[in-house]
Amino acid sequence: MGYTTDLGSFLLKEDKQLFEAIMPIESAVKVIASLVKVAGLEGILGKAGKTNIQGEEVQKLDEVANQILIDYLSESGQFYGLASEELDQPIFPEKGKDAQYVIAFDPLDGSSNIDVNVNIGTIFSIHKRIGDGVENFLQEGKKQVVAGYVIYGSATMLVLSTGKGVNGFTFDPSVGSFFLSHPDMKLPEKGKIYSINEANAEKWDKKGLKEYIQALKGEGYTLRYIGSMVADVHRTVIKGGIFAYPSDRKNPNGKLRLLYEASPMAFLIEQAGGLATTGQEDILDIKPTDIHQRTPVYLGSKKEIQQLLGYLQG
Ligand code: P6P
Repeated sequence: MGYTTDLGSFLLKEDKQLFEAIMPIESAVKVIASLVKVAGLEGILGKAGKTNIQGEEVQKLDEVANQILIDYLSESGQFYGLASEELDQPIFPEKGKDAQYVIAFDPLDGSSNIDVNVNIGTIFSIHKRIGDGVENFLQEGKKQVVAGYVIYGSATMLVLSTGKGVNGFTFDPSVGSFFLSHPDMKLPEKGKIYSINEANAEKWDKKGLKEYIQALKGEGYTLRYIGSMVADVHRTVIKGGIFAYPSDRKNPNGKLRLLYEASPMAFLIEQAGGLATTGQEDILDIKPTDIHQRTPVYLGSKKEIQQLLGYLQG
């Protein structure tokens, strides 16, 4: 693909209105990417000494990334409201009071991997404003206008959908821009990889799930599990197969959050020709009742998801 199309020129062609909304996200994630690369030198590895609403220990880099996104998105005037994994309640920036979008984000997903230099990411989901206050964030995932993630890895990539398919952009730090490197991304119909934390198998409360995993092993599938949703989903988009974080006796609604993890990822997966389900219903059909609610997640290639549903409903 080379350097023919940068993110800005791509969006200007695809959707000028959304261009205005996505540019501050691009600016924020460029700063985050640069900090992730030198976190060990900037003294921002390690724990921040507090827990978030999820009851999870906050890493210093979580907080830094969260503040960078809040600053850029608030200053942009493009968003009426911001919801973050790191914020108990949404915030409504002064400059966004007439804006037509709201955004939910996980500023740095995969925190447990920060200190060991394994891929982490930023996930974001944009909805149209429909009224005042929190109700704007409680819309079904199928109504998203933009869903995307940034994966901070050997390359920094931004993968995005505005509802017209999925496109991947690779960041060139020497130029300071994201360039279209993966146009029109599509999941293979079938993969050879399953991605699930099998350490939880004794706690899984879904009848048929163990038998399904056994069946995949019998078909010669291999297991790949990075423990950062962004990285596991990105590999699934490229190579196909299935990523799952099921409910279990400890987490009756699963661990992953609907608004800023499962819903944007489900939107991207379905835009790329895959499927994303809770095991009972399409993730994109869920009507949220709480901005931090969790959901079981099974997403990936059509073949694996349809086979899974056969086992779960069998
Ligand atoms: P476990 C990271 O903390 C995260 O929220 C997701 O990025 C990831 O998929 C999941 O949790 C990993 O959870 O319980 O397997 O370590």
